[in-house]
Amino acid sequence: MITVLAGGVGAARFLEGMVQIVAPETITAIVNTGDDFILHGLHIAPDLDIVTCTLAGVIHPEQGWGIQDDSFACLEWLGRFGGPTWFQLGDRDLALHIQRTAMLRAGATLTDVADHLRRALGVAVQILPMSDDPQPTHIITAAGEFHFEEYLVERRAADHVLDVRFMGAAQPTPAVLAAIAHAERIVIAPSNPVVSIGPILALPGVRAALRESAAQVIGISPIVGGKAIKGPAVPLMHAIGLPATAVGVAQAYQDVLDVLVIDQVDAHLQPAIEALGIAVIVTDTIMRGAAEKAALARMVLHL
Ligand code: FO1
Repeated sequence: MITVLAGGVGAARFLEGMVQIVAPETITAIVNTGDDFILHGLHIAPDLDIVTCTLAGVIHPEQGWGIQDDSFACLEWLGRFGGPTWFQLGDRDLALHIQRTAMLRAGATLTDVADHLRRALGVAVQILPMSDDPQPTHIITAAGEFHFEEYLVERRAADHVLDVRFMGAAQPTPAVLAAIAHAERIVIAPSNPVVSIGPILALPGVRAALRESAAQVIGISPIVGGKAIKGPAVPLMHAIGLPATAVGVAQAYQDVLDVLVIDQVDAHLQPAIEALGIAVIVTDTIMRGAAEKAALARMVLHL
């Protein structure tokens, strides 16, 4: 089994590469649920849906989130009734959240729901929420404390970030700990180290499980040349005192990582990362198309 710690868009695109190299049934994705929140009375699970719908081939290809060719008739009418429309949820997208909320209300766990939805969409990769309990990510800013999605989408990541806080007292699911313990290879996907991978590592016992696993742990830096490919990794890394570089990524994962894959533009950072006791592979990590995604996955899996 190959176990991948995953957030949203970057991780989903990397997984698209992985399924070209190994049988999808042999891959287990442990997915961040810190972005989850309640909207319209529904349990919204952005990263679970991004990973599931990307692997199902129905994701909006440019955005990396939302369903391709979706319509927004329901959101339009929700707006007429005074409902919130800042989070763009299409009609097909809403079906995911309606079904998830109904199953949870009927007593299913988030793990049951994620498994049901990925199978319904024909996805062979096993998709595990990091926890069945909520651990919402809050962003502390100069203007106040907001849920991550309020900070990122409603407020357009305009606030100055002072700190990041994982709320609640969630536990990793037994399936998550088993996927780490039984993995032959563990990959930390190129997701935001603070708000996508961070919440997974913050769950009690996860870092210890990664250290104790017999599998080599390989990370891929989502920061290239001091910039994030997508999303607010730079201000969030600064807020928790990490340099927004591949070295900062190495520091974020330091006690669990064996190897960090960095981009050629960051080759000069290799000694600083090796000084942290982490081996370095320098390659082209920008996933422009299917071929690059497969090449990166092949390189990571054959290390
Ligand atoms: N991101 C946005 O920037 N704007 C949106 O309106 C938006 C809607 C949305 C709906 C469903 C979904 O699964 C994700 C959505 N995202 C949207 C992405 C999301 O905010 C983040 O990119 C992820 O949570 C971070 O991985």
